[in-house]
Amino acid sequence: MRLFMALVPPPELHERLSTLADAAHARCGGRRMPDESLHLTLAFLGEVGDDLAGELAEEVCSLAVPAGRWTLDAWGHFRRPGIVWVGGSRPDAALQRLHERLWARLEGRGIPGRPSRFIPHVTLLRRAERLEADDLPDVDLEWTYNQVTLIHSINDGQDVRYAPLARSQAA
Ligand code: 3AM
Repeated sequence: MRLFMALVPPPELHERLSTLADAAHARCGGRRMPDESLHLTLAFLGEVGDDLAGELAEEVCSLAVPAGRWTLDAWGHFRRPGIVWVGGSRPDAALQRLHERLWARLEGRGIPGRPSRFIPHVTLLRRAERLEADDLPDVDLEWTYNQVTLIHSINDGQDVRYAPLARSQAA
């Protein structure tokens, strides 16, 4: 099964991200991420067998994630897949540490795929027709988090949906 680890936004932030996704979609077209799929990917694991997935779920349940606060204040894009996102204008040391800590554990289990660079972002659009964000609303959000979620990405041939498999302990 296809898995990734992510932060899932709390409800009040969720609403604000959803409003930004509407504005971006109106301006840039493409495919708007469904509200229930908005997240920050910390580690994309790819295909994992059922046994390993079960072990990872247990490991995530026993993780203690230090509380953190991420400032989102910028629009950004990844040109090739036409992704429009919101994120931080500056690197975030706590998220970088969390990303490295998770990948150290994943690599300890022989899971490959650690990216050379981690750019924390929340994808709002895919396959956007325009990428520039000149006239989009300002981004001014704080994301308070203390939990990592292991998510199963399910592709039913038409749509992709995300099902949470395990959550770390709330710190
Ligand atoms: O956080 P976002 O939405 O940018 O793009 C996929 C999504 O990231 C990414 O993992 C997240 C959950 O699907 N993803 C999908 N395939 C990937 C791959 N082969 C990938 N990331 C890296 N390598």
